[in-house]
Amino acid sequence: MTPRPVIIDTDPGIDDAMAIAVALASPELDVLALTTVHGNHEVDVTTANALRILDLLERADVPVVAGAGGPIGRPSTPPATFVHGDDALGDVGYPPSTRSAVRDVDAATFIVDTVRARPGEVTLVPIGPLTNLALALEIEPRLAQLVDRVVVMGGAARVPGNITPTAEANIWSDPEAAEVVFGAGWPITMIGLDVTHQVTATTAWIDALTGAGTPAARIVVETAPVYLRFHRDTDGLEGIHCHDAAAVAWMLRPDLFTTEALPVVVSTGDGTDGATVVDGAPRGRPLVDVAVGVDADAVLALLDERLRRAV
Ligand SMILES: [Ca+2]
Repeated sequence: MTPRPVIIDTDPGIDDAMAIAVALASPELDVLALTTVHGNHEVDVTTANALRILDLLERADVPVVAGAGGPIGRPSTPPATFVHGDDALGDVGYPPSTRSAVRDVDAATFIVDTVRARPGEVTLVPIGPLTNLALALEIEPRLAQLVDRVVVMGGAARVPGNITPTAEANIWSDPEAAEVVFGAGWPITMIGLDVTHQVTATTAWIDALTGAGTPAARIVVETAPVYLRFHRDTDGLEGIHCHDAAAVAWMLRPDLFTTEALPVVVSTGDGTDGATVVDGAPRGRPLVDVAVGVDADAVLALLDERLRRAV
């Protein structure tokens, strides 16, 4: 089996850390790089977190490339410190990395260069706002024909949003970029709240990882309390949604998900700003493989098994 080359575009982020750990523990995937973006915090912080996560996982061989500091068509959204902590990584106090991000290239250019060098091979896995992908498409419009696939964590097709009543956080953080990405006509899968809200790691699931003895499990256990407190306080949930890791799980086991090919339009209207409109109307738009169902228990078992592996 040849591992599938992937670039994870990320704004770490507690659930990003889990997704990155799962990807690096999976022999089916060859993680070429982490590209970073604004979102859960400012891009300098998310870049520092990407480096810290790789240090903790003892995977300093994976390059980190810093990307966009704000959305393409509007001011930045404030950091989601109420979800992920002041440092966006659970305020555990992990030391800063001694490593730096790649200095001579930005994320969008790195994505373009990497995909051009391996036409038809690379899958992009954006698990933050879609700014870097929109910028990459601007640099190289043929990117849509050159990727293997794009697997987006974001959006909400038939369920409410999580940052507004209609909008999911990643899309809401850069709706104009999301509109570009969902309209680009590339093979694309949307892993949205329709499925990620079912992939819920309970406190018992997290506690059971305590004795696993791997760095990946340790990061999940150590960073979870801040995220658990957010859910306990806001919706009474005793657990955390594994949003970003669900996108990686789709890469590993697409058979655990149900998708429907539907056009996705991103609203920028009053009251529905950042909403993904998935009503089946053709609108002359390319189709997106929208995840609408998931075997959540099987996905959680897969995540658990990978977090117990050495990366
Ligand atoms: Ca994220």
